[in-house]
Amino acid sequence: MSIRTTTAVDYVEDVSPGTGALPPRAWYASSDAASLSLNGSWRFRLSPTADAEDDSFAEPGFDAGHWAQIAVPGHWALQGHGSPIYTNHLYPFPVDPPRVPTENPTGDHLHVFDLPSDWPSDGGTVLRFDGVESCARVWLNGTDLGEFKGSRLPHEFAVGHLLQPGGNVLAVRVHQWSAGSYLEDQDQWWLPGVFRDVTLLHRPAGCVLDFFVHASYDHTTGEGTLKVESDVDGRVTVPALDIDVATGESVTVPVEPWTAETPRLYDGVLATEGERVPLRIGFRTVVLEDGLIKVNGTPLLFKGVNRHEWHPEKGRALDPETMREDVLLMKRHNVNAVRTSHYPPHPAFLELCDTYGLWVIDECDLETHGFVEQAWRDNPVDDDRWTPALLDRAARMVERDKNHPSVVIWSLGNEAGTGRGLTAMAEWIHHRDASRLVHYEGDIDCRDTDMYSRMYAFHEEVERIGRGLDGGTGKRRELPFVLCEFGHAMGNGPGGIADYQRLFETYDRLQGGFIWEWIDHGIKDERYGFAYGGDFGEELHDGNFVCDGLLFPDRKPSPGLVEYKKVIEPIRFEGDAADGTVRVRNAYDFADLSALAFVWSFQVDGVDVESGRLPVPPLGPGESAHVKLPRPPEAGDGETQWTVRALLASDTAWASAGHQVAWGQFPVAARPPVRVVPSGAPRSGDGRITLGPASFDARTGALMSIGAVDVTGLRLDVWRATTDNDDGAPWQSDVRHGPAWRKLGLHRMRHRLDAVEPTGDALTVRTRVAPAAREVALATVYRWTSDGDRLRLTVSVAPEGDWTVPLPRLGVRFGLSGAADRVRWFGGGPGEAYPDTRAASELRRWESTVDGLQTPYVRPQENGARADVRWAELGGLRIEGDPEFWFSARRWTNERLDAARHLTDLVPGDTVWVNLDHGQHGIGSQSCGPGPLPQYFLAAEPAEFSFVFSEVG
Ligand code: IPT
Repeated sequence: MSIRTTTAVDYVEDVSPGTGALPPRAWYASSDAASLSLNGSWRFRLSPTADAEDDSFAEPGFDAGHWAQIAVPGHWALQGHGSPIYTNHLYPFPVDPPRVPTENPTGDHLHVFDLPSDWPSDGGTVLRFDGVESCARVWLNGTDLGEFKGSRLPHEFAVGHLLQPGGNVLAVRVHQWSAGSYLEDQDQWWLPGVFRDVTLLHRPAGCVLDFFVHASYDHTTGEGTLKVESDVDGRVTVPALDIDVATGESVTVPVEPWTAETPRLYDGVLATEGERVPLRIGFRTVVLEDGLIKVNGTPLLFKGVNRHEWHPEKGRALDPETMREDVLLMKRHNVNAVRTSHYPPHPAFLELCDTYGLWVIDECDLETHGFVEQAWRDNPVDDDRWTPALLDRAARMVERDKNHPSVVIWSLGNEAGTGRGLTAMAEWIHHRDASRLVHYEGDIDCRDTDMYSRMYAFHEEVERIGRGLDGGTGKRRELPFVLCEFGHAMGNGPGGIADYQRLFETYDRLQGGFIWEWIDHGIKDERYGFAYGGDFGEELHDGNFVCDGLLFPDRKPSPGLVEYKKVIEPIRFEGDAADGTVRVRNAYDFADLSALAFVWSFQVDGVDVESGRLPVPPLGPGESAHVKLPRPPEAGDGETQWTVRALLASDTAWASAGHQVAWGQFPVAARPPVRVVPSGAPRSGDGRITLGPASFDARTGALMSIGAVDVTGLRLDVWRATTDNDDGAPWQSDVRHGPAWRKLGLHRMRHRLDAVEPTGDALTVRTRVAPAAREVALATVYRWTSDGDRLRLTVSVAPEGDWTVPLPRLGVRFGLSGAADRVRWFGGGPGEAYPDTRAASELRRWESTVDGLQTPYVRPQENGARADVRWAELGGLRIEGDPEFWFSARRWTNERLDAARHLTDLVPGDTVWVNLDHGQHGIGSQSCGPGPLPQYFLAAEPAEFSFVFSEVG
């Protein structure tokens, strides 16, 4: 064993991007050059420091038979070695760039492989790593190839001269922490490992090296111009366009353009003397013109999401099926754009975006957010020593991804402050690729960027920006605006996105936004269902801030995604019952309506009675038309409405025929009033008061039963298990209602009984509901009447004292037997809704189980309310609302829900707890953004509302 010097691992803390790797180039799959995937089971050894072991493991003949096995691609911390760490912006190590801790988990990876017998002996071979976190040193057959940083970027080494037919020894030493870690402070799990593919690529003599496909579209002539620049001369053929030109030569022909809505790709081939490479060409032109981002002459409206790569078991080691699932889910939910927050994705993801059609902001692997803690002092992006590393990252992204038509914007990175390094990156990118625009959010003056980008700006400010009243530098005033992050989808929410969309559609300058974020990064965990920050004993962590996506960790859509789908739907319906027409607007930017079929249906009391086709003319983008609805069917005195839908007319690449793209509903005849004519008086005896079908405790006035149905604990309820958005982020400057509610004591209201009055035709129970230590109260009167069969409860609430906060909810709750399971209702559904998340709530008859009503937020919180409920039935009871109400039911109390930290804490009891709410407070997005808009507040005001109970068979 050799004595190691301390310098053997100096590269770990070196700001340079590395040594030994080949220059970056386009990522492509050759038609004919051989390749060999080295993915699979590798030998693995974890050491506590970078220098605990010498490099003798890289020598041929080293016996690693006793080492563990690990899956490559993969993260060792998700395979039983060490554990994941979650921090949002804090570095989980002392900030002393470029130094890293002595405790630096280091994974030695070893893989022995044979070449296939037909592996060509001519030419060269490169070894490609598509992603290694955070720093790797590589040896092949005992030869040191070099080392690299830049976790989510490709690195290639020339290895042809080192390969042998059998028994090749590939050794990769991976350090969790390196100088590169300072540039990779994204809000996500720190997950070291060889997490993307490792591949051996044969490079025949005369092969293609790097090439750049320039394919523009002139919307005024309908012609596309193709020019392929190639390091090695060759020919470019595109059979469908009769193109056969030399590389470097440009050719102009009539084409169908590529857009995210109409992703027309032309197959071509780049052939050099030694290789054929398939091309997938999309003709489109991206420009900044008249202060707008335009593609093919048309301004874009981004209906986007921020996508981190995530899989609940594999972390950022995504398989192709998962990537495809992401794209299909986006397309099926009307999403038209992705920001690859905050690093270039696996290259296969971009191929999917080309194929299925999504606008992409490709973001560089760069974030130095932790420096905000020291007012950005020593920020690497403003320190020339780091500039080569930044330029290397920019080049590795641009060169790898430059041939994707879906990529329309390059992003310098995220949350890295400002500095000369960023300017250098922007200059390099603009110079290398003038055919795309440059994005970066952190520079309020837009010095380096082609658009004004912000995150989480409040509606009111966004409106001012839309009107151009936001001031700013001269340059910024001329630029279009995007919200690169908004609608923080943490837990229940985001609320208020329909209000943003309205602004985006009102002001041309506002070119849309990207919801934060696509998927919850929960880690599948036996203890908790899904784990989040802190569940692995991290000394610093940011809890469930890592679970803030539109998809749950298992990729089931959350109500937030269903809401977003509705808010951004590309067809808009506006009904006018009076003249029996519906106005249909094509809200696509490029597509006509030929892919869609339109249908109408007519509902009486929430049930379809008739349906048919709606003859919508073939509107072009932006056009609208009034379409006549048929004569409404006879409906007696029921509540009636039209529902119209836009469905896929035939199968597409991303969904089958019949898939619903958009819908709308319009009331016709209003709901008849709920009448209960009181007859008979309450009767007392045996410690009971009876009234119609109901029995009450004579002393407390508490409802005991309705017919054969036992009812427990019916009383006013104002508490909800606070949502992440109620709790808000600690740094928010506006009032955070969750903490304010708790401080006031709304989660521990006491109910003082003032009077039980069985008089006249009613039983009246007077109470005062208030928290200890406070003068605020809700004087609450329950008034019960009955017509003999049905029981009517009218609740009157009068606030007392100085209420400075809104209420979480206002209604009653009660317990039913745990046997209650099936729920039927006429109201909004199928999923949950709250005042500012109700766009997707569709009015009709619905059915569910009690369990089916729950939304499984990774950190349990208020969920599952159904809006606009006319009536609901469960546990043998029918409840009618006067007026309509919010309905929820669960097998645990709201207090248990509030106390739960993980889904596994929710254990069903033997009671089903039902909430009937007259009001709910809005949801907002304050976990990282604005709270609910004032119109969605549930003010503490005098209120009166009624429910009618009856027994059902
Ligand atoms: C913003 C980050 O860009 C993103 O990575 C994520 O952390 C998000 O917020 C919150 O989930 S930064 C925020 C402090 C404005």
